[in-house]
Order: sequence, then structure tokens, then C-alpha cells
Amino acid sequence: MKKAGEDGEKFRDRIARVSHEKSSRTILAIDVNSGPAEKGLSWSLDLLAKTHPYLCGVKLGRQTVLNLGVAKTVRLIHKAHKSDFPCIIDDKINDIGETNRAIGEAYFRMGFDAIIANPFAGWKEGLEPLFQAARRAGKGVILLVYMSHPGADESYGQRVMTEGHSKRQFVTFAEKAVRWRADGAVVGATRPEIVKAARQVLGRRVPIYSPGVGKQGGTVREALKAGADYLIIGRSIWQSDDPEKAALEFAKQSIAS
Ligand code: BMP
Repeated sequence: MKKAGEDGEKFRDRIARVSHEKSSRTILAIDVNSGPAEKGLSWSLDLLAKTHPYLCGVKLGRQTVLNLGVAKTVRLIHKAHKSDFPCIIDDKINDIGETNRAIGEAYFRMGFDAIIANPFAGWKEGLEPLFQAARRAGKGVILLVYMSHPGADESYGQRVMTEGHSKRQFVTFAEKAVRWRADGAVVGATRPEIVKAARQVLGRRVPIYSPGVGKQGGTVREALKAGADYLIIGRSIWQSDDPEKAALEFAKQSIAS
């Protein structure tokens, strides 16, 4: 069996393979929201130990890296790789190109397999250098297309004029995800109708990563029915009394849907 990070397998192929092998579409969001670092690391490792049979990947928030520090984050990534999971860093990169490239390369050196970026930065001297760095390293870039929280309507949902036509902002981002050959698009599970509309633009070319299941009100069934490929789930697993059972339940729901 191929192991994450050990060969030339691309991020996108890796997560699809692991999802298939594990019969799960769940990416565990490990959000270490406070210190101390030692406690955060043991909590994260314990969570992975309990839930790993029911996952296909892991996503760490930027706060996890800040609270654990680099060395402990690298230990956590190694542990996740031992279970074959691709690791996504959720830093929603959104700066000038040189800075985006430098941040991306630093995360890739730590062992992350993919990075989430914000298409608001644009391509030229924006996200292009990040995509180039990712491709050189065999890593993935996932773009935000429509976030899951209520305020996302103010930006991702607004109408914008582009090339003489009015379109909703998220449609332009989904088009960019296709044009830039992104490895994924984040679309909140809280708005299944938007997942459906994004899927129409993305076709089968860009997989949809959907956060917002459970605590934020989205459901596995609705998100998958609308066209999501992967579900990013955090608190509904790790705040549950029995994280193993919760992860198993989400995996079952995703297979049944
Ligand atoms: P939870 O299942 O606990 O709501 O966590 C969802 C995770 O996905 C969090 O790490 C959050 O930062 C992230 N996320 C999100 O909730 N909505 C988005 O639109 C994009 C995200 O990355």
C-alpha cells in the first residue's frame, strides 16, 4: 500500500485513494485552540488514535501550528502520515505572491501535503507563485469558494461585475479554481444550494471540500447530495463524549449518502 508522503503520488490522488480505501469522506479538523503545547499535542494524538479508522485526511488550522509550535506540529503530521492521511494546512493564504510562496514552502517543508488559499489575492503576483511552489513540491492548493459562516454572504455571495457581466463572487472563484487547476474548492456544507451551484461550475475537475457539518448546522447527507466530495469536520467529533463513535457515524452517513 502507498503511504502518504513517501512517493510521487499527488495530493489529490492520495486523498481520493485513502477515502476509497477507508470508506470515509471525513477530514478531521484538528483545531488546537489554546496552549500549553504539550497538552495540545497529546490531545491531538489521542484524537487521531481514537478516530483514525474512520477518516480520510486531516486538516490543521493555523492556530494549531501556533499553539503547538513547529516541532510538535511536525510530530503530529508524522503521526497522521503513519495512518496514510494527507495533511492540509488551513492558513487561507491571501498575500502578495512572494509572501504566499514563502509561507507555502515553509508549510510544505514541515510535511503538509496541501494548503488552503484565498482567491481574493488574484493570480498574477498573488497565488500564481504559491501554485508553482506547490506543483514543484507535488503538493495541493485548495481554494476558498464559499465559506460556511453566515457572514460569508457579504463577500462570497455578493454580485460583482466581471468582463461586463454581473456574477456572484463565488461563481468567479469557482471559475478560477477550474482555470488555475486547483486541487480542491472549499464550499460550506451550510448552504447545499451553493454547493450545487459550485459543482455545476467545477464539473468533475475540482473536488469540493465542505466544512460546516454538525456544529455549524450542515448535514452530511445534504452536502454530499449537493455535490461535495469531502467533509471537513471538527467539533462534532472532538467535542462529542465519544469521538470514535462520532467519527464512525459520519463515515457511515457518507457511505450511505
Ligand atoms: P467545525 O466542524 O468545528 O465547525 O470546524 C470546521 C473547520 O473548518 C474549522 O477548522 C474552520 O476553521 C474550518 N472552516 C470552516 O468552518 N468554514 C469555512 O468556510 C472554511 C474553513 O476552513
